[in-house]
Amino acid sequence: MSEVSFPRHFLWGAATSAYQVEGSPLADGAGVSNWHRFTHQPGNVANNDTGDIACDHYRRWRDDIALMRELNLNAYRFSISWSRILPDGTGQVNQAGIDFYSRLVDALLEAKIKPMVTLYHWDLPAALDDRGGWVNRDIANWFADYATIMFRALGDRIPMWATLNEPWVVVDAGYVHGVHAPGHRSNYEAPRVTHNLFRAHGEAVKAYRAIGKRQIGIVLNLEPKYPASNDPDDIIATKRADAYMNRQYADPLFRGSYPEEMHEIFGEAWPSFPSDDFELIRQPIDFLGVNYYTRGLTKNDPSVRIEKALRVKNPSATYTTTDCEVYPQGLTDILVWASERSGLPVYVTENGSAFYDPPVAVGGHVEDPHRVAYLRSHLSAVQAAIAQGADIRGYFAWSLLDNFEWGAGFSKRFGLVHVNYATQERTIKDSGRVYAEIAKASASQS
Ligand code: IFM
Repeated sequence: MSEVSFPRHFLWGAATSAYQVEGSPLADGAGVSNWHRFTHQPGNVANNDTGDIACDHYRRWRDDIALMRELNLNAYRFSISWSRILPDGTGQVNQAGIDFYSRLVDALLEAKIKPMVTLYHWDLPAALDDRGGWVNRDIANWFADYATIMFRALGDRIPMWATLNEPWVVVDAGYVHGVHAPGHRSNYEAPRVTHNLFRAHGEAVKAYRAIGKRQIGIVLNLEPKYPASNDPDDIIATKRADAYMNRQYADPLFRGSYPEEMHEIFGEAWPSFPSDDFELIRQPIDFLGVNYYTRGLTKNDPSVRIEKALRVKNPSATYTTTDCEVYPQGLTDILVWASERSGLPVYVTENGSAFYDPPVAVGGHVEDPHRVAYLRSHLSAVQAAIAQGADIRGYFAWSLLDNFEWGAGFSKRFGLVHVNYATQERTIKDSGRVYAEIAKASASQS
């Protein structure tokens, strides 16, 4: 990788999300979220870990901004906890929740770090789950009302808003496989949830256009699918897997329809949706965020629920501790695809890897050679996409800090910065130091 050949004004960032780092979930008048409820039911999360303390970022955010400066970041992507703002999901606003994010944003700007704000990174007010959550069509308006409160409160200071983070995960993990909140397993709910997520996105964009003057987009997790063999069944299964994970989420936004494979994939559970909804969903946005972790090497397997395609292992590859094949070429491929499909500026809004780091950093160091190699090879992959004509404007490492990895609890570490969960001590890992050097070298060329 050449450290100086990124575009001028490239954003060098790191990302987090509210429930994963903040802790203090009920502080200062916040309401209960679906994830708070889910983690407090034994058996849902590895080791029964919860986000009650997490990285204690709710209280240590000033120190964390100092770390961002040490890392030479010029951007930070974080999410807002809906239930801090509206404890019941709708109705009464909790000013203390707004104040928390307002202080954070002021301090970021003071440190010359651009805030990119995600409005929904999976923590839904539990009161809304009790009203049907994402299955209820009304949620599009609940979300737009919440978004409008945030646009009014922070809009003068936020250059980039993302409506949703990874809608595919919300649906696949939360409503198909039941491993994320709310823990449902329903082929019938899933398509409706996808559609309501998109309608919510659309209503929020519409609300933003009425009052906001800067940029709004969405973040999709995309994963290029490649057939495991030349067997025609594997090739068709690869198309199904691609439709299920990638085109189901890109096409409504950029083409105004779902891929034709969705009927075959969901069978009779796939409903027909009102055509007016697609006008709302496909209205123009300003950028696309792409989260990339791995590729999908795909084999036909009729016994697999929903997409009937199995992800198989590449015996000669390195795998992360979250079982992701390290495959940087996939990032180039998906960025080129996303750029062409959307016609928009694209940001890598998440990319990173979990490997074996120690629970305690000894002597102020954490050597993480696998993560360093992952980082370098994936930044080269971004350069390759740019060389092929993709308009890539920034890269956000996942994650700033080791944090609460949803169903895996604290057992997986993705951070550029190590967190000792017993003491909350932070230690910049070797990968963080390498990233800081790259960001600095690149910025000095801009
Ligand atoms: O931790 C998650 C994040 O919340 C969403 N994208 C993937 C990350 C790693 O699994």
